[in-house]
Amino acid sequence: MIDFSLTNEQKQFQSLARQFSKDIIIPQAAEFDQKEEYPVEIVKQAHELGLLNTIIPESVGGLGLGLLDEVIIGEEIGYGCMGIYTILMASELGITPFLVASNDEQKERFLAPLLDGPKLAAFALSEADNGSDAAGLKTRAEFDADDIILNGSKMWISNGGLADITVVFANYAPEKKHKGVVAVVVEKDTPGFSHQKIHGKMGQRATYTAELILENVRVPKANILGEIGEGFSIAMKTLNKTRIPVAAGSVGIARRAIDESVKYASERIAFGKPINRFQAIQLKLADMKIGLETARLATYYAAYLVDNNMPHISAAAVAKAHASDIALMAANEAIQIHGGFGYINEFPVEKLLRDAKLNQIYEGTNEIQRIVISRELNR
Ligand code: COS
Repeated sequence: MIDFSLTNEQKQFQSLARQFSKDIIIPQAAEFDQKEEYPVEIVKQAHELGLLNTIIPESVGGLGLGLLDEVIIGEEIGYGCMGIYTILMASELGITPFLVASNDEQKERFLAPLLDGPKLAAFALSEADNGSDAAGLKTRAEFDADDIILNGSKMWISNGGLADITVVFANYAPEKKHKGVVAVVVEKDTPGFSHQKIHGKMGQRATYTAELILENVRVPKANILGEIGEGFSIAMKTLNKTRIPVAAGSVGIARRAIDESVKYASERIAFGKPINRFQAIQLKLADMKIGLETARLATYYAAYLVDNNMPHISAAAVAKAHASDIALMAANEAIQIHGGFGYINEFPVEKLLRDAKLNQIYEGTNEIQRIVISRELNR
């Protein structure tokens, strides 16, 4: 049986997120983008509406939403501003390792307090010299009695430094490669834990992105998620899920690109008629629509597999790679349809392109997604 209908609760979340995007995010997105500023009030409102940290389990007082719920919300927020969506998405990314591998005490200690305010989580795997080669990470972990001491740095961390809790991946036995990795929860104010905001991003400029610096950061062993040595596996299992919300945001970008283009093409007159009467424009719009529909289907399907505990590694990679490629294509075509006006920031489409580019890079480049897909084919 295939049922494409949404539940009443999902429809309510969709309409709540759509309204929030329309009334709050879209009117302010360009300004936060231009100023490269973190939108404090918007994140606060997202929290008040129940759109932040939605996957925190019900057992500790959260909404316990599933991945399909999350992607339905994600499309709407991504439609409004991918940079603002990445703030919410990166927090869910920081929470996901807890769903993969934490005990009840850790959920209670670290996740429950996030519900009290507009608080964020973060996920710190990437390093300046180790992005795709995640197993090659150089951040070091040493054990000292009941503690673990971390030294190193992490790069490109969304919500880095703002987050109340950050899951840091570190290597305690380099010779063991991926089997020597540990996942450790580091709280914001831990001595030795500092950050540097990264400036000058091309897009998604409302997201606070930072380099994290760990200098003799000492945390109790009770902060280790899962088993010592299980860190790489926790990171991979997390990303197998969280690549799907990246796809959802990409679907939002593609839908926005179409809506903006349809509107502009109906108003812009050339050769005595609106440009939407020309096949050159119609064919572009049709290709954008084909891309949108297939990307959404791939995204929903991958989320469905996760929610039903079915194998989803390949489906998540397919959704992420396809949807982000489509988002970039749609944004690019939207600029072409807008002509010269598409190239200036008076219209929203140039921002869509700048924002979409990152979706092909983060949470595993689209080249890595294709490697993942190919490996699964040959398994
Ligand atoms: N899901 C679950 N397990 C996975 C996995 C996946 N997607 N990919 C690899 N593994 C497991 C393998 O099964 C293997 O397990 P065993 O040791 O039990 O056999 C182990 O991890 C090591 O796998 P492999 O040898 O294939 O690892 P590689 O170092 O060759 O790299 C890739 C694997 C490239 C797929 C991985 O490093 C990766 O995903 N890189 C991108 C990281 C990323 O997305 N960064 C973004 C950070 S967040 S913005």
